[in-house]
Amino acid sequence: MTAELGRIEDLPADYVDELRSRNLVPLWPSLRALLPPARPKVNTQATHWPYAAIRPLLMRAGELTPIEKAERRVLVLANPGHGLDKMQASAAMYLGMQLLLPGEWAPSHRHTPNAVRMVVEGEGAWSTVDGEKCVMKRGDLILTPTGLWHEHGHDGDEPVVWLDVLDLPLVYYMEASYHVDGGRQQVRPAHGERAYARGGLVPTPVFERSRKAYPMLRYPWADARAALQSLADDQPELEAVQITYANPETGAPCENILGFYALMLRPGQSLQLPVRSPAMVFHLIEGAAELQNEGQTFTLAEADTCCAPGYSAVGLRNRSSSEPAFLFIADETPLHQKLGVFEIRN
Ligand code: GTQ
Repeated sequence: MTAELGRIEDLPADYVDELRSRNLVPLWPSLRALLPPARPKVNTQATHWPYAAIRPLLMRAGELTPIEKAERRVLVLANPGHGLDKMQASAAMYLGMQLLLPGEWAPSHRHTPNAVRMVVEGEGAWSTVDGEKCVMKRGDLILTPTGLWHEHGHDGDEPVVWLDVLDLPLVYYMEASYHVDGGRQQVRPAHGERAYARGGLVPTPVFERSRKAYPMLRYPWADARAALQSLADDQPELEAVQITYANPETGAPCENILGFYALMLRPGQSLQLPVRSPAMVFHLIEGAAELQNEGQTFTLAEADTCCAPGYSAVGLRNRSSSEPAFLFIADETPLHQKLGVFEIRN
């Protein structure tokens, strides 16, 4: 039983005024709000952003605002539980749908937040990250980790759209968010996705050990999909067919703060995820799925994005009985684990 504590109204007004004039505040009227019983107060709401609604609005942004006036032409997927103007999907995650039109160039910059891009549609665009030109194909994951220069260009002839996932809300909250502009990068020959194409075979310089913190910047969808399909084929009993986007040198999550995964739902499969502390984002790469969270059911079509708060149960279902479904997942697990607040409750 949690005892009732004294309220601010219980104190003489002149006493509270004097405290405040000396930049002091009594704890006990706010203690239960700061440390609620058993479960945190969570602002993040289960939210669904159907791509069918985003796409025409994003194309309209392409007509309304030239790239020179946007730098990054992005519609932010904002969680109403945090207030739309906060532009956050969860406590630590930011999501944006970015449009680049043929011939456009989003100039080079680097910033303290970490980012990834999950390519949603279109061919011909590329991101140059730390001098490595990464082609963007649907389903590819491209990293732009903290501090690395990145720019986006487009040599194709159709719009290209990708989903940006950043740890911007956290880094901003830390008062550590800033960017630096740069000139066009010198592209150097580098293909991390080929050098690390086989998980068990690691490039090994004889004279100089590579000191790159982020040796692999592009994770082609064809490889991720093939890995999931092999797992499912080899292990018919495996309940959750999932892979983690990892740093191939260390095996650790590929970025420091957010975790990234791909999950395959077998035809007709339902999967109940354990209740865990981190919030999660789901983006349907391929297939037809359904997500249940906090009494709501969202029907996911291809390229739809959804978020679910931490400390809540998430159920997933493949709506097709004949085809697999493939989801890209982002979450706050590395952050929670590093800070020692990660919990799994069932
Ligand atoms: O592409 O560099 O959605 O800097 C937000 C900030 C994308 C980017 C975003 C960014 C970028």
